[in-house]
Amino acid sequence: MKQIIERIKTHALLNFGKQIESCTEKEKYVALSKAIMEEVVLDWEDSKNKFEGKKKAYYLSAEFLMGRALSNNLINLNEKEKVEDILSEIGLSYNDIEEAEEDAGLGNGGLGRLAACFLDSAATLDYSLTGYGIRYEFGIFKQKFINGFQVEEADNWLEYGDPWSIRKNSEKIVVSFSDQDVVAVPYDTPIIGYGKNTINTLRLWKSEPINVFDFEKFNDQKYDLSVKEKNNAENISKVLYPNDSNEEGKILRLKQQYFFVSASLQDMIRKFKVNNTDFKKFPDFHAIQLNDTHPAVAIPEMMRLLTEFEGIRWEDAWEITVNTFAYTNHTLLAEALEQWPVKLYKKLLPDVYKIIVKINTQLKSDLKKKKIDKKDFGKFEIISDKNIKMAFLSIYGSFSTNGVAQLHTDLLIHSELKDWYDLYPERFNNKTNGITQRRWLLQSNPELSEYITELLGSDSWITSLEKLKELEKFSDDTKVLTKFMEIKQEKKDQLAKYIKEHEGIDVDPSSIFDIQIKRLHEYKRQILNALYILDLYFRLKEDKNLDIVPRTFIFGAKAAPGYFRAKGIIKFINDIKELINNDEEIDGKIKIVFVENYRVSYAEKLFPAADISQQISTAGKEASGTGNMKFMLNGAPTIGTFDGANVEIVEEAGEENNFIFGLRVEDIEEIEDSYNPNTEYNKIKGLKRALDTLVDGTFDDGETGMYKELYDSILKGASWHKSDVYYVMKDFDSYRDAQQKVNDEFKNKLGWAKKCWINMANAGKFSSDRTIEQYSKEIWKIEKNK
Ligand code: HBZ
Repeated sequence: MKQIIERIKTHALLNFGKQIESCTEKEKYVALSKAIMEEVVLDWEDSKNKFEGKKKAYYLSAEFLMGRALSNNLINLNEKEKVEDILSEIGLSYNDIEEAEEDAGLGNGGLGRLAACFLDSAATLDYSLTGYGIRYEFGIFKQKFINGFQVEEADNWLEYGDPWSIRKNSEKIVVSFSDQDVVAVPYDTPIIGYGKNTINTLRLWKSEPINVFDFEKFNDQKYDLSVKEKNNAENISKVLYPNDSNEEGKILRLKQQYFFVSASLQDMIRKFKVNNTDFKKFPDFHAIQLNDTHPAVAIPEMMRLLTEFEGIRWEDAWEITVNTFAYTNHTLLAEALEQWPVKLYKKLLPDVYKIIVKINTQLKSDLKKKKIDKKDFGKFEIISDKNIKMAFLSIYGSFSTNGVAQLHTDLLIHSELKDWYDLYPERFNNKTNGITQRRWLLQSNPELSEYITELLGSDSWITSLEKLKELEKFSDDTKVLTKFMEIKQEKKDQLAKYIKEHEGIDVDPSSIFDIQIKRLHEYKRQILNALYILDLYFRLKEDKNLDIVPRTFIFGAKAAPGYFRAKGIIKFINDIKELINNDEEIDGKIKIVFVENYRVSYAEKLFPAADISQQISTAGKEASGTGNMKFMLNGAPTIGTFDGANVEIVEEAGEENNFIFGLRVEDIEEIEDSYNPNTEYNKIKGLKRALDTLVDGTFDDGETGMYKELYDSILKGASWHKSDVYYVMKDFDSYRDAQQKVNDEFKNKLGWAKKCWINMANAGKFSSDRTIEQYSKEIWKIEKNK
């Protein structure tokens, strides 16, 4: 361990030419991280060799929302405490260094964070899972609020370099488009499993020019043109698209997709050929999971590489392809199902497009063989209406299609993708999402972690989360519950302090911390929460003695920059916040916090401090949710709809320990043709008053027209048939009742603690370790390294 100090000092001098003591926190972070990398590299290399000759899995994903690496790596190496001590010996604060790390925000939300949890679980379970993606120079934008409006800023996360990645110049790959060729340069990051047995790799590609500089043009004084190729190439991996639902159909986005997919497949094929000549064996050594349809171009690209470069017959290549790929669907929202205009594909990737046409022709002949009526071919065709349907391509070109929670999978097979399910029932399966307890409990809540270990007499829950179930026997143990609530209070105190420092708001740590943190989207219904708060505020103004437990409503959410209505909702919540937080009459009984720039590292401070978890999406719209699981694991009951994985959470922890409200999928199906939100708006007490604040002058949207637009989307629409498509008005009353129940039940301290406890004790199912075991055994058919 003396060694680590030497290493830190050396890296400070080597990288910054300074003594460690005089380095900035960012520089200290880099020096420390590089010192740890030095400790890891040899084991990393060993780990690669251990899987030689075995089947391995690959996760193709346009997003990996990793967050910070330092603490996670130290924990998984079991060195965090040692390093903290050593640093304090030389007068350095680990905590300050930890906070200096920028998040690796290379993802939008759940889909990207799921990829990160999966990598952690696979390495911990000793499965070989390689992540392949894009090394965006700029990740998800930094969010600022100015007068309550969201303003986006570039996320320059690489400004001080990334000490966790290694650039591999010797493994570059050329990727060709119709208008340019680029070089894909891999940057490898070690994924250290807990206990360090296995260290896997996240390989992210950076796009660079073939020729860095055109001297001829430079000499001709065409300075701009001399660097044009460089700029064009680097643009491909420049920035993450910040949309988390609808695809915009932008040519650069298509380039990104093809860029990382082609590089990754070429990389796998190149490595395969070192020891193999028979491509029929390719599926015996590779299972490639497509994280949604963003990498779906892998299917025709694989066909292209096999038939045009490796001399494989089309039929054989198809069998290899189908037996290699598996596809995960993450959404039921129609606008989120990716389709690419034929025109774009033809123009940018003509060879790939020809192959898609051939695949579509083959599909039709398969349909014929399966006795599908010709008039029904349209239900399946991959190319139709001048668009390429990426979900259809993914199902047809793979052996497995899975949804991400049971309800989601059921809806996929019985409605959205019913025709495909009828055609290939054996291809469909469910894999309920999960989260890694290493980051979302051990790292973010060390206080609770320690107590759990003490009660269980072992820390085996860190790799076997189902062990938490044994804690259920303490459900009525007053001493245990009291200590549990003391820990919750400690986490709330810490969060309150952090909020004061970063948002400048005083919150009462004894109030109910009611938290909704997730991307801003209409279907997630942050506006339902907002309307409830407004109604509560007005009721409190009317009746000073209204019996309510003081509550702090905490929001965190980024809106896609082009999603006008979502930005309107952010402004609305910020305006409500200003109104209520500054009203002395209500005596601090309601406080609102909208944290700026919600991200993974902020989430780590929020989940452990929650008293109640808001999961209030319109039933049938949230595929799974994973934040819901993070709250549960940290002992917060859910107020939520029967949607996504909420259904399974309640199944595990009991409906009596959660607050389920609102329409269910079946209810919506029943009323969808006749629903008129005006009925509820006029009938439900207080609802009109709350919603009308959007248009009655209570708030000012700075002449953007945001508030009127938002109001109309709920009440008017083109006609009322097309308004309130997320049933906010319809669910308001039952949501308010559920919130009232939260209020009432919170007063019973022990009763509340018991609910929290039972939730935590039953969170075992939601470990991504369980999810990864299922992918490994049921889809990938890979084995652990022993
Ligand atoms: O994937 C989310 C689902 O909404 C959520 O229910 C689920 O738990 C999670 C993991 O399965 N989907 C996303 O996060 N989707 C995106 O972020 C996205 C990103 C780029 C796109 C489209 C969607 O082009």
